[in-house]
Parts: sequence; structure tokens; C-alpha cells
Amino acid sequence: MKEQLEQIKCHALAALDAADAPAALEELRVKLLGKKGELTAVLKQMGKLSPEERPVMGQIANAVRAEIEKKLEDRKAAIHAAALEAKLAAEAIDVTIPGDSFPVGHQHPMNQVLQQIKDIFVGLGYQVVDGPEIELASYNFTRLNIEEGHPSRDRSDTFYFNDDDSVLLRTQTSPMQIRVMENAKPPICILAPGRVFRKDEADATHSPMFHQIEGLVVDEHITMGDLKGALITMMQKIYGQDATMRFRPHHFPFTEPSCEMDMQCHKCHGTGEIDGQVCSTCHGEGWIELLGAGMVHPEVLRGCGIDPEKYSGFAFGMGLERTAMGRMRINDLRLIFDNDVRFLNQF
Ligand code: 2NL
Repeated sequence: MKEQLEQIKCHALAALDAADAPAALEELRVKLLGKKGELTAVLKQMGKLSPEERPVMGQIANAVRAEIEKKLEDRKAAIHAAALEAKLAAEAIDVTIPGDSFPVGHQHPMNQVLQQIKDIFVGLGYQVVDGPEIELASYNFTRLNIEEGHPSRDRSDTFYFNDDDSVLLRTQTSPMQIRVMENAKPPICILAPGRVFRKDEADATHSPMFHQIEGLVVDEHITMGDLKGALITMMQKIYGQDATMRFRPHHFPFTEPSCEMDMQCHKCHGTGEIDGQVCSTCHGEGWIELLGAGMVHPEVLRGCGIDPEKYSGFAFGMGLERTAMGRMRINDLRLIFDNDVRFLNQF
């Protein structure tokens, strides 16, 4: 019997060493240690032994069992470790291989300019507002003090939707500011950027759709000084602290008084020429037109339910394309809308 046990142990350890998969190990476990296994079969014969032999054989049998069990565990661990090793090797990622590169886009030059101007005014406490592009003529014209018969209302200048000329594509972003003034109480401090539409044939300086940024501040004691402070601050943040501005009288129906703001040409420093040649930036003017502005007309305030005896305000408007063209030396407006990447990649 002792030889039998030795033989079982010998075969078992060799077979376990050869097994290289969890399923094969389990098969061997059943074959060796299971209820119908080889070791159990030998133990069943213990009854035939003498009382003196029985404990001796029992001890040997237990030792064999323990040795097989230990071998089983060792092989299980070894097979598991080998499988893990193989998996890690197969799934290894070489982080030193260069990645696939693809071109990263950038903002359109118009958006770059818009973002910079918005950042400046948000920094001054303005709120950016957005409104409908399809507007009522009352918001776009009447409430801005633009009377019936004014040239800008002409059907050859404005896109109307109906025969009575009551609905249109906004020609400026001011209607948005009217909407804010009639709904909010001063202090009001807003920036209204957006698309506007005018019946213009597209050429180097005209487009039927373009972008405007308007600003509006209404509160007690707002003066022309506040207007100048805000606009000079904006331009000096864009063009540098030594940029020089001038204000010229002008006329808008919705502001009184009204003005236009120019900046002294930063290329020729106001002389209009460089090395005896006409300056190409200001075309010899010495000054560059930037925007229109003024103190909100009392009738416009009153029409929005704001008492012009108590409150005053300033407003300004600028064309975004014109600003971008001046800043980035773009000489044809159509380039801005063509979206040719060879053009856009330069900015
Ligand atoms: C220009 C001039 C301007 C305004 C826009 C405005 C808006 C309201 C009331 C009063 Cl709600 N004024 N906006 C004022 C002055 C000038 O734009 O040349 N834009 C391109």
C-alpha cells in the first residue's frame, strides 16, 4: 500500500508539473483527490489493514494528500502569473511612439476681434446681450427716433418681410438695446454684438450681412465724459496706452449730441505720409475713423419708460468687419466671408 501511495504521489506531481491550464489542473484535482479519485480509492482499502498499520498508513496518505494539494496551489498560482504576464505583454502600450498629429484650427479673425472687445467691456462691468435678427420696424426704427420717410427705412436699403414694412431683418443691433431699456431699470450697462443686414451689393467694402457691436450705458449723471472714458479705454487696450483719439461732432437720430471717434494713425503718427509716400493705413488722412457714438436721445429714453429728467446715457456703435480689417490689414471685405483657409491661416 505504501508503494501504491508513493506511486500516486510520483505520477501526480509529474502530471501537475506538466499541466499548463486551469482546466487541466481542475481535471487532475478531481482525478487525484476527488471522491472517486485515486487517493480515495487507496484509502478505502485501509479497512483491510491491521490496527497497528492503519495510523502509519493514514499518516503517509495525509502527507501525500498535503503534498499534492500544495503542488496544485503552486501550479495554479504559476499558471495565473504566466497568463497575466502574457496579457500584459500583449497589451503593452509604447508611450514613446509619437501620436497621430492632426491640424488644430483656430478662431476666425472676426471672432478673435469680437472676443477681445467683449473681454474689454466685460472687464468694465458690461453685460453681453443677444437678440432677434428678425425685428419689428418699431424697434429697429421708430423707437430709435428714426422717422417715417428716413432714407434708411427705404425698401431699397432694408430687407422687409411683408407689404406693410412692419417686420424686417435688423439693420443695426440697437433694437436689442431698446428691448433691454424697456424691461430693465437703470443702471444699464450692456454690449450688444451681432449680425445686421442691409441691401448692399457685395464689394470690397460692402456686404448685405455684416457685424456690429453696440454699447449702452444708462444711469443717473451719465455724461459725455463717461462716453469718452469708456471708448478711449477700449481703444488703448487694443492699440496701446499711447493711442490718441479725437471726437468730431456728428448726427444720429437716436443720440444728441452725437459724435464720431477717430484714432490718430499708428503707422504715420498723424502725418499722413511715410518716407514721402502717402500712408497706406490712413490713406494720407492721419486719422482712422473708428466708431459713432453719442448721448442717448431723451425721446428714446422716454419711449422706453425711462425718465430723461432723472437718467441719461451714452451709446456707441462700431462695425466689426471694419475694425478687423483695420487691425489685420485686410483690404477686401469679401475675404472675411469666403472662408478660404489659405486666407484664414494667416491669422
Ligand atoms: C455707427 C454708429 C451708433 C448708437 C449706435 C444707440 C442705441 C440706442 C440708443 C442710442 Cl438703443 N444709440 N446706438 C448710438 C450712436 C452711434 O452707431 O456708426 N455704427 C456703425
